[in-house]
Amino acid sequence: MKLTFRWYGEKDSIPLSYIKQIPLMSGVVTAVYDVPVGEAWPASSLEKLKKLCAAADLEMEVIESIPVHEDIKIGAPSRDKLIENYCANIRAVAATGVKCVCYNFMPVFDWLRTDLNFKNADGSFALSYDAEDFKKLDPANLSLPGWDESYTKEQLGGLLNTYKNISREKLFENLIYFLKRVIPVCEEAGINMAIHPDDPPWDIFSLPRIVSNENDLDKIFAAVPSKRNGLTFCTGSFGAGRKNALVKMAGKYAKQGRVHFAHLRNVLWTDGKDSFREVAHPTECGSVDMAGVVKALVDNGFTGYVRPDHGRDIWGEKGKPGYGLYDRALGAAYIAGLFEMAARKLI
Ligand code: DNO
Repeated sequence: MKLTFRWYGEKDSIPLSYIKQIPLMSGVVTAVYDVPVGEAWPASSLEKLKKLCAAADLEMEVIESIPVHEDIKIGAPSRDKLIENYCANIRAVAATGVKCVCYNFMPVFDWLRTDLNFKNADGSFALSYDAEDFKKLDPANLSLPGWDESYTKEQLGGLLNTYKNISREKLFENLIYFLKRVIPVCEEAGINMAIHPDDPPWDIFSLPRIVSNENDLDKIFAAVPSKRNGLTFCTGSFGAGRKNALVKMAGKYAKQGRVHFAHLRNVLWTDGKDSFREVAHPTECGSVDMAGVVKALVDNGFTGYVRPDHGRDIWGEKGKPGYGLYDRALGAAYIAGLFEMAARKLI
């Protein structure tokens, strides 16, 4: 595996030199952030990012994300042009040495939490999701940091209305329409597409979600069998779903050669159905069998990219929600330890 770290480009408060100091760090996961969703990324922006990484002795082999425009998800007439732009971006990132692209197909909203500053007893802060608090949220006024939105606040209401006519089946059809055009380009360009699961893995605000469990993944891979059509195995996203058997899923999809990227983090199921809180990475801190997942990946031939995922805010840090330095660095060290143990068959 290659250990990586998410970096939000030049505006990120964490310097690349700090990332490089984390043991075994091979590269960063990043994106072009100043181009509206759906448009082509200038080669110059990619070259600049790559140069910055190279100067810090870090690779730039994973992009997270090239966001998918809502018109592609709803199947609007403009989708063909937007898919063309998407393919142009695939070629452009491949030309700078990128090997893997993470993206999601969640309607309207990306990851969702009801509290970005849940205070733990030890004084650290974490992201959390409470099913009761969720009921109080108004989707027409929602936006969280780090979302790849392709709509304005004014367009949000209209978009939510449009989705009233988009069934789960229709959304799935639109995903397959997209993949049937993008995957052949990935085959030519040498890019692995890694779909990110729904976070949390269930429908929200009656919006359909179609990348939440094993059954969903099986359908997506059956419809577009190329191995370039793969997965970001996000333990935190799948792990919030109490019915998802993570160790089994990790082994199964690694064996199929579909796991191109893994987001490794832990969540703790809290009281009440569908509530959870983000915790430190180790297995004992939460509900995800982190060691079991890593072992299943390694035993089944996984050679892709991994990164620690959301960290808590610790040691007084006030990081971008989920993306501070300290706790993610602790996570990276823990993950590296699990991989070492698994490679040596000690777990
Ligand atoms: C949250 C991230 C997601 C992820 C996208 C991938 O922290 O895991 O925002 O980057 O869903 O497209």
